[in-house]
Amino acid sequence: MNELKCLLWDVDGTIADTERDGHRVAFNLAFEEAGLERRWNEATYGELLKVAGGKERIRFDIKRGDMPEMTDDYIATLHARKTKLYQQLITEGHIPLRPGVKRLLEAAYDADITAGVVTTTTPAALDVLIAHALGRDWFDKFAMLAAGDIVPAKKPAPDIYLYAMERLGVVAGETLALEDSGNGWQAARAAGLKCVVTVNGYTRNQDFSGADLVVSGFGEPEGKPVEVLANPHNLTDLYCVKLSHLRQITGA
Ligand code: XBP
Ligand code: MG
Repeated sequence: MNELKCLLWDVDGTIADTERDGHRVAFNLAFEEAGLERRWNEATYGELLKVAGGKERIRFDIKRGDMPEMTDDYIATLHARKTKLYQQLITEGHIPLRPGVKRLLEAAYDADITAGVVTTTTPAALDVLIAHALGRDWFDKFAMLAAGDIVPAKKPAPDIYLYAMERLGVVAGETLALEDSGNGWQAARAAGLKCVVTVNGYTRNQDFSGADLVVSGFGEPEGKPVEVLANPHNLTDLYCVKLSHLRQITGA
């Protein structure tokens, strides 16, 4: 029986619904500023989300012939501008945290459970989300922020999870991953971790077979009940996801 010692948090889609109204909008603004005709509508962006990483996503769209050829340097400049535009959107307060995120983060912090961030997004995009949506105190409360190109192979590769566990000195049995997407779940699984998946509109129909809990969100005690999509550990009282549920999963 393992005790829960560490929670590893994905960011985009898990902590906040940043993709459709944040990253996607920022990509399109950057394309427009650069004089590119391409726009990623909601459905196209949903397809492109199978490619983790913004620069990688642009490269994929070029390769399949939907954007003109560009050098890696040009992609890096375009992506840097996209990050700035994304930061503006977050600073303007357009993207709130998903329900239950702050509650779970705080409950775990109060219980001395280590919290780390494992995200594919660029560090500058992560920092602004922490500062504006979560609160600056979380720069200290997170024991580690692992983001973007810190590992060469992005999710679904397990690398960022393996990196995080090594940095934090924790092992898979005492660590739980919190993810929203197939890529994230596969990365966590490949690192040997148990995983709770909190789906969103883009990821709801993805394959999460084998995940330890799949819910429509973490929810709040005073909000609407969460929808439970898979509950292999037969957890009870799942009106909203509580720290006690996460402990039961690790102990199972
Ligand atoms: C997030 C991503 C990121 C963002 C865009 O995946 O794939 O690429 O969409 O961020 P995850 P950047 O939630 O699994 O970490 O443009 O900064 O790469
Ligand atoms: Mg995600």
